[in-house]
Amino acid sequence: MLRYYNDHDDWIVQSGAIARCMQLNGELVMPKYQSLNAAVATLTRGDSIWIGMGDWGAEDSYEWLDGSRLEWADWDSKQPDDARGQEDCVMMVDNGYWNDDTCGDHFGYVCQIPIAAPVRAFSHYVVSSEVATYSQARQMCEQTGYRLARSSFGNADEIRGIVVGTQRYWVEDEDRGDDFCYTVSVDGTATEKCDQRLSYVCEGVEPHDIHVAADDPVVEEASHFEIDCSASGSPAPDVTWFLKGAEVPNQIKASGQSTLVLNGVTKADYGVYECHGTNVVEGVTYSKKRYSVVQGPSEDEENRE
Ligand SMILES: [Ca+2]
Ligand SMILES: [Ca+2]
Repeated sequence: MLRYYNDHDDWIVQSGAIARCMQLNGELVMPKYQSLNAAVATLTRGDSIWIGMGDWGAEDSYEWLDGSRLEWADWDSKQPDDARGQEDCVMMVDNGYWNDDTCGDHFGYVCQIPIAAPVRAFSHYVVSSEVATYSQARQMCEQTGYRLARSSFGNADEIRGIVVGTQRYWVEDEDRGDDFCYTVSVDGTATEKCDQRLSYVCEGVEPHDIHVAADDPVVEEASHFEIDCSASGSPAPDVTWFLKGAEVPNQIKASGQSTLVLNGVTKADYGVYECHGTNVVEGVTYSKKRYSVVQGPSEDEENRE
């Protein structure tokens, strides 16, 4: 059994989509038959997405990511055309048909993930070395920039895998009543009086859900323009705008967000801006980015071939 995941906020190159799906313990979607292809097309809600297919090896010799050959295909009219001899990666256009495209173009993606895989692949768990009441445990996690681990169906096994013996550890649970708090142990989750003094599990979460307020804005010269970018994570990510690899000097930063400010726009301000969300979990730096292409009004629309 597979479930399908579509991050509508994240448009990346095909190799990035392949890596991202692997981080989620899955694979870039391989719609090998018609009913699955139709289901994936519905899930995209009209986004163009990468699928796990290409003629990466020999020209015109298409294969799926898992190495299998095509037994069914759903090419758009006049495709694949290997335009300019540079199209070796396959994407699904909004009508569900396929087009070969340049591997470096940016599209959405759908991952296929085994049902049993943990849901939150970006969480890192830290077990406390001391005991505390439930409310103290929450504070202790927050002091280190983390949060008390949130137990849910998808990651309960993952948390249980790091706890020791029969000891009980505080975790957060949204369904918690007033009188009882939740704990996890090798035996599973249970309730406990909130004033017990127990060990606890803190959770660090890599940057995710990076949101850029304006995807590819058209901006008039001499105008004033601002783009907000925000990112989720624990600790709250440092969010920074870059242009051509350099930090943009004019941005207003806050916890988990940054606003790019363009004053008196000139041609030099046009280009591909990157918003990076970065945090450090257990001494390791994690980063995720999104693009926003700021362009002038006279440029031609880019045609997909
Ligand atoms: Ca090709
Ligand atoms: Ca093409």
